[in-house]
Amino acid sequence: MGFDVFNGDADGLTALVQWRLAHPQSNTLVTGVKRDIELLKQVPVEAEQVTVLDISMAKNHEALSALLTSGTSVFYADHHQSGPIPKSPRLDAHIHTRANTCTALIIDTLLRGRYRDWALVGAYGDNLDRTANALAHQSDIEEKKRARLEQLGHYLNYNSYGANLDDLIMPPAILYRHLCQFETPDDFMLAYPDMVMELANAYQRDRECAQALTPALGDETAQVYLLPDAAWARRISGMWGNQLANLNPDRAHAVLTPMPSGDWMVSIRAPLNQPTGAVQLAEQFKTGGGRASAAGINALPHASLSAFTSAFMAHFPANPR
Ligand SMILES: [Mn+2]
Repeated sequence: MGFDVFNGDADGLTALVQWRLAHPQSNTLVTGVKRDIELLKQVPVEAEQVTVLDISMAKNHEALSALLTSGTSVFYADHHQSGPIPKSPRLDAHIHTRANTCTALIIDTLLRGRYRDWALVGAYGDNLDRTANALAHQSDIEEKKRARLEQLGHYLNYNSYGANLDDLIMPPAILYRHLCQFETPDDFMLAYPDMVMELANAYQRDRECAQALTPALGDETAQVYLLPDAAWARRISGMWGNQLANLNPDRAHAVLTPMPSGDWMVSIRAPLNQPTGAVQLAEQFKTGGGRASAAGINALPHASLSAFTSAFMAHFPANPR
């Protein structure tokens, strides 16, 4: 009884596609939306062997230990912080946390570039443009094809954003079942143009919806966007925050997205030209955290909206002295 456990984003998908092309096995799939990373606990301890790709070992430590203890063999490849790696003859771990790698590239190295095109799709999907460009150049991939791989990477990655599977354009497990039939991304795109078109159209439509939004409040130095309670809003919110930051580098932004729980998911971007303070603001709230330039609050209670907006406007004041 085998299980393939993988993050539902481009990197997770293409890591597994490469691995299963090289080592064919039809296993039970365990995956989900991008933010759903505590996946390993879904695997029963009776499993004989498990392949785990692109989810943090630190976030799955307990489930991993339980599997190893009960005799399960585990192959684990990932690029997120792992915490201590259990010492077990049954664990085959390939953890590399350098900023310029991702799981699809770790698998590419293990397979000596055998499915390089799929690895590139994963790397572009994980926003490793510089690494991917260099690797494409080194592999003599012509520009048109390189652009196609990059595009597919963005579509697959975008498909993984949402609060839960209902928000997604396509469940990652279904997507995987289609991708894994083909040795190259080009073969997949030729065989399933409608599927590619569906992903592309959703991406386009969501962007148009976001571009029609106006800030709920704010001024020249700080703006708050309240997204509607809709699947498209939960898909695009992260990307939208980055886009606002890039378009208005002197302004701080907060994007609030209603979650199915009734709470708001908040993402905070400090001004790109003065990237400080975001995490201090986020940490004033219970589920907040992040970095100086970009931070977030996982679950802001619905009733705390005005407390947040006041704190945000005070934190990034107009004409600071
Ligand atoms: Mn990844």
